[in-house]
Amino acid sequence: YFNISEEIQRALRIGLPIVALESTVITHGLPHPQNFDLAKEMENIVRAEGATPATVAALNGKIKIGLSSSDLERLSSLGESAIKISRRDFARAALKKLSGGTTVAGTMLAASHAGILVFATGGIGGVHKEARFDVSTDLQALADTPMIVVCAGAKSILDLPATLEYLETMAVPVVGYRTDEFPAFFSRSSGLPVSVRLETPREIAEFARMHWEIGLKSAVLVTNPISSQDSIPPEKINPIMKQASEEAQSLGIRGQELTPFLLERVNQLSKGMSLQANLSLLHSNAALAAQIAKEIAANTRIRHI
Ligand code: PSU
Ligand code: MN
Repeated sequence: YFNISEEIQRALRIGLPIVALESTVITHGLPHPQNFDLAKEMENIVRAEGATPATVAALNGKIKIGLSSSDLERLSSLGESAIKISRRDFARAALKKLSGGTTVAGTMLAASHAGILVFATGGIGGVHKEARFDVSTDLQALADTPMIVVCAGAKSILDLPATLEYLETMAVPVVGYRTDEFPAFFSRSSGLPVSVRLETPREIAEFARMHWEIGLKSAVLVTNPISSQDSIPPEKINPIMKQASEEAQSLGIRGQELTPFLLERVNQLSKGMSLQANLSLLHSNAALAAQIAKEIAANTRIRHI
């Protein structure tokens, strides 16, 4: 089912730092051709920081961990034929030989199969506002997969207080990287607290080691606020997200389609403003994840968990 690239196999064998990258952002999060440029750019940033990128995606039913340049090209131009692969979709992709992007939950499944401990993404899924019971599988994956996941928080299209309550219930520490507040993706603050503030990649690696040594099996969610320069004030982006949400409700969009619909509408309605912010935070999360992966690789005690 899984195909680990030669480069990632070697990096795993000799203990080099590795950063897993998701691909729903490529297939369902950003328009073509920005999606290809972004995917390449994130890999380059991870490399520039001295780590090896492992982008995860499904091509013809094979789950690939580590994509070639032509794989990335194919993935980013799949268009409508790309499926969105969360945990329950793996067998479907394998049986029907489908291609698509892995979500945060899907990427965590594949990365943990390979033994990768650090993963960078943009925003995680969470508890939706539109439906009474739409909770992203991302939260369950964070609950049961020991991995450091670097994100910029979650968009305020989600019910952020409920999302944080769920993470607390599931024993997922929410680390604020140099912040006391849970970041709201486009904005640096949400008014909601993180469970611990940490200052350096080394401190994050130490924290994760202790969390797992104490016996927990949950992820460590690291939230890295968008740079002030690229952030969008809530009063600008919130009405746009509200409009997207109302449209989704009146069109009756549900299930797996809801998140991609909201992301696309926010991109369209903000006319490029959200795209710029999105790219900026993805870059910065890739860099921070690579720095954390280096600290992890330097600490063999963590490597052998
Ligand atoms: N939120 C974002 N950008 C994204 C996603 C969520 O701001 O790209 C993607 C991620 O891949 C995430 C998935 O794992 O959407 C969650 O989908 P759902 O809500 O259907 O679980
Ligand atoms: Mn959902």
